[in-house]
Formats: sequence, structure tokens, C-alpha cells
Amino acid sequence: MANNQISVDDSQIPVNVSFSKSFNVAVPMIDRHLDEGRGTKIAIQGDFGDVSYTVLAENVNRYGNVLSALDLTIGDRVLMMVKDCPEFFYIFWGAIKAGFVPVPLNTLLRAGDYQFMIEDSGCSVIIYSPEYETEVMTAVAAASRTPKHFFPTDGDGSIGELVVDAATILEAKPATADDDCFWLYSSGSTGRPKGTVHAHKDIPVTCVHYAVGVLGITEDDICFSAAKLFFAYGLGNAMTFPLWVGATTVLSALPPSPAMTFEIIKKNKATIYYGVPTLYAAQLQAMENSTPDLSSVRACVSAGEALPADILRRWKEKTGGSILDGIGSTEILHIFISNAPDDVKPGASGRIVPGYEAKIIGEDDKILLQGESGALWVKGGSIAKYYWNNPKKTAETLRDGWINTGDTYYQDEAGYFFYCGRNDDMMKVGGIWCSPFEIEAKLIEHPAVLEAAVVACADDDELIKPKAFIIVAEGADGNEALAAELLEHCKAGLARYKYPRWFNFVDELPKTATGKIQRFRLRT
Ligand code: 3UK
Repeated sequence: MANNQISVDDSQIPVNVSFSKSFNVAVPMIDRHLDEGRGTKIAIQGDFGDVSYTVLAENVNRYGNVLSALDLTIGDRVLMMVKDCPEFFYIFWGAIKAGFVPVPLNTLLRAGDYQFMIEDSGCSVIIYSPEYETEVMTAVAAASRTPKHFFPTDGDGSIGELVVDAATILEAKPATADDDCFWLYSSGSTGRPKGTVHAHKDIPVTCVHYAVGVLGITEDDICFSAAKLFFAYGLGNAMTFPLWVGATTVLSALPPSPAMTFEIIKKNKATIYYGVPTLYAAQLQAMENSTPDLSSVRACVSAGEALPADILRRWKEKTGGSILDGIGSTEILHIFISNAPDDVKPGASGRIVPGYEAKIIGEDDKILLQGESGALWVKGGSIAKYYWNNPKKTAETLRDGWINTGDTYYQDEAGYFFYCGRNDDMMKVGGIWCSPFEIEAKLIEHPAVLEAAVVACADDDELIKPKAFIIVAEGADGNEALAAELLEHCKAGLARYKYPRWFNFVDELPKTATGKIQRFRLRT
């Protein structure tokens, strides 16, 4: 095979994907479309205007050239706190093409989180949307090391100014399919987020197995993801999947809301829509008073947390269409168990995506039979190589090509997988991780709080939200006024989605003999 080529043998199932010896994934994802005659086709749409595949490729080269001209070493990390906009693509692919490692970060995080990531990643460059300047600069000032360069995407001193004069041609840095390509930070219930290192090959593997294999995506699709690009879910939905087939993606920097999703779907005639269960629930509520035009949509996808069967039922009733629930993870990069357009099982995550393997493991590492619930392990070609700086976690999670997903599942006789919960205390709120420990730590900062325990609790739509149990400090009153004060305290100090939705004042918390809070006893 010539350099930078992928061979996809679809005469067999699962489809076999192989890579040329020298392989930089930016070439097939970006440059290939010019060779295949898609130069004038729209790659990206949004309120910033249309971006053609030619303009995309030229800008990727410009950004790659600007990064190459800095005093960097191949493999250096480029942290990105960038909203959903074309520059996200230019920076991400420009870095990869030039031999650097982009690390998109959750733009909802706060300075304290960024400080850790700046220190942990040892990044050389930070690029941020001007909206996040305060959090980013507070983090830079507090960090124990200073990255060589930090640029806003536009405005004074921005990378946007530098790229104007940069060349539109760039030779891809030679790499191999297994080389480190990009990272995403994944969070756990204890300890800090983990830099999850993905290889070049992981991107095409998710495209072939899930986007083409399950969704049947083609270049005629118009993709819209309510989940942002910094999630592995959004990164696939809104960037790598459409780029793989030469389709069009619609980006918006607005926070997801029913009105915004309905408007974009209608205006851009989206054919594939990707949401999370919380948003589907909010959309259903909005549909009580209005009938959005969803006629262009041929597939709705849900991931991030389990889709309650009742939401699926109500969605079908309202729209006549289905929602394809699938489970993915940052470590496996995208969806590996999924419902399919012709095979939907309400309440289930679906079947294994062809190309991946799954096993359910019980006590003593025994493989369990159908119907028995245990730890879900998965094998496949898109699993992260390792956790940065964290050999212990790597060894615990990755074993002989298999990964422990951290989820409890069972499989029924017909082969459908059913989600039973996490193996730890982590919860998903609106599809985003929330650690009970982090919220408890914030609550305990407040002088009126003696002790706090936070657990996952289902709201009226069966969607998970944090619920706080609080023992008040001496002299404080556990009343509504305090609840309101604690709510403000959490909203001010935590990422927006993490505040507790309920406050319960209690006299004691259930604990183990060693003093560990027994959250499971609070969950009912
Ligand atoms: C949970 C689900 C039940 C589950 C993701 C699609 O969510 C993604 O990645 P994260 O690393 O979280 C992974 C964990 O989230 N989960 C995700 N989807 C479902 N639980 N049903 C679901 N459908 O605990 C899993 O281990 O944030 C989702 C594509 C790419 C992704 N990274």
C-alpha cells in the first residue's frame, strides 16, 4: 500500500480495516476528499458560513504550518479549549498532520480542572476560544509549569492572526497507525481525570464499524450533534464520521436546547441527529406546545447514558421515528454496543457492533452466561493505548486487548445487552460525568455543612441528577434558605451541570466500619 492509505475489506463481517506502514490519519480524513473530487462540497455549515472541503484542507495546512514554525518537538501536546466552530477542525487536524497531539478539553470545566490538565499533560501549547479566557488564564497562572505558547483562536495575538500569512500546503509528518494521535480526558469517581491516549487508527475503526456499519452513513448525510466536539461522542458524530465519508456537518457554539436543535435540524435539513437522553426528554416537553419539522431526519442517536424505554416510546409517538441508543466510551472512542435502524430493543443498549467483542465477567474472572449480570469487558480496534502518566490505572483497565468498561451489564437470550449501572459511584448527568466526591467536596467548603454525601437520583423522566444529603454544622439550620444558599455555592464553583437538584438535611449518613460513606444505601 502507498503511504497514508486504509484498506477496508467489506466482503467479510466484521469488516476488516488495515493500514499502510506509514499512516497519518489527517491524510485520508482531510486531503483524500480533494483527490476524490469533493473540493467544492460543503464540509462544515453554521452561522459562520459554509466551509468547503478545499477551504478545510487549506486551513488545516495553515494551522499545521503555524504550529510547525513554533519551537515544538514531534508528539508535543496542544491543549484545546475550543467551542464548536471550524477552527476546532483546523487546530485538531493541523496538529495531527504536523505531528503534534491535540487534546480537546471539556469547555464547561473550571480553572482548577484546567490547571491539573496543564500540569498533567505537559502540554507545550494551549489554544482557546476567547470566551474561556478567564478560566484558562487563571489556570495558567496557578499551574506549576508554564506552557510555551497560549493563543486565543481570534482577536489580538491570536493564532487566527498568524494563520493568515501561513502557507496552504503542508506535507503530512510520517507516522504509523499505532502512533499516539490525540488524547481525551476521561473522568473517574476517585482521583483525577485520565489522559486517554488514542492512536491514528482508532478514528477510521470507529467510522467503519459504527458510522458506516450501523448507521449506514454516506456522503449525502447532513450530521448534527447536540453533543459538542470535545466529547468523544460529539467528536465522532460531528467531525470524524462526516469526514470519513465526505458528508456535511453542522456546528453551533450555542448550548444545546430544544429550540436550538429544532431550528438547526429544520434550517440545515439534518439527516442524522445525535442527542443525549436528557435532551430528548426536554425536546419531548417542548413538543407539548409546538411541532418541530424533523422531516429531514432519517436517524436519531442517543448515547452518554441509558435511554429510558419510556422516552423512546414517547418519541416514537410524537415523531413517528425511533431513537438508536448505543453505549460508547472515551476509552473505546465511540459506540460499541448499539441498537440499529432495523433492530431496536427499547430499554436495551442493543447488540455488539460488528468489529467489537464483548464479555460479561463475574467474581473470580469467570465469564458469565446470558441472563447473569457482571462487569462488561470489550475488545476491538479503537481502544485507547494507555492512560498518560498512569500505569496503574492502565494495568487495571486494559488487559490482553480487552478493556473493563466499568459498567454492569447482562445479555438476554436474543443477544441484547441491558445496562444495570456503573461499578462505581460515578453518575452521568446530561451525558456528562459527575463525580459525587467532587460535589461533596464543594458542599463541604460551605461553613454550614458538616458532612455531605451525593448520590445519583432519577428525576420524573427517569434521568439521573445529583442529590445531596447534608449534615449541618452546629448552629446552622437545615432549611430552605440554606438549601438555596448551597445551590448558589455549587453553581458558582462547579461546572454548570454538576449542582445538586435536591437537598436533604439529615442527622447522620450511613457509613462502613472504615468510615466510607455507603452511597448505595442513600440511593433508594
Ligand atoms: C455510560 C452509557 C448506558 C457508561 C460516549 C458515545 O459516553 C461516552 O463516553 P464517556 O467516556 O462515558 C462512558 C460511560 O458512559 N454510557 C454511555 N452511553 C451509555 N450507559 N447506556 C448508554 N447508551 O457508563 C459508559 O461506560 O463520557 C458515548 C460515544 C462515545 C463516547 N465516548
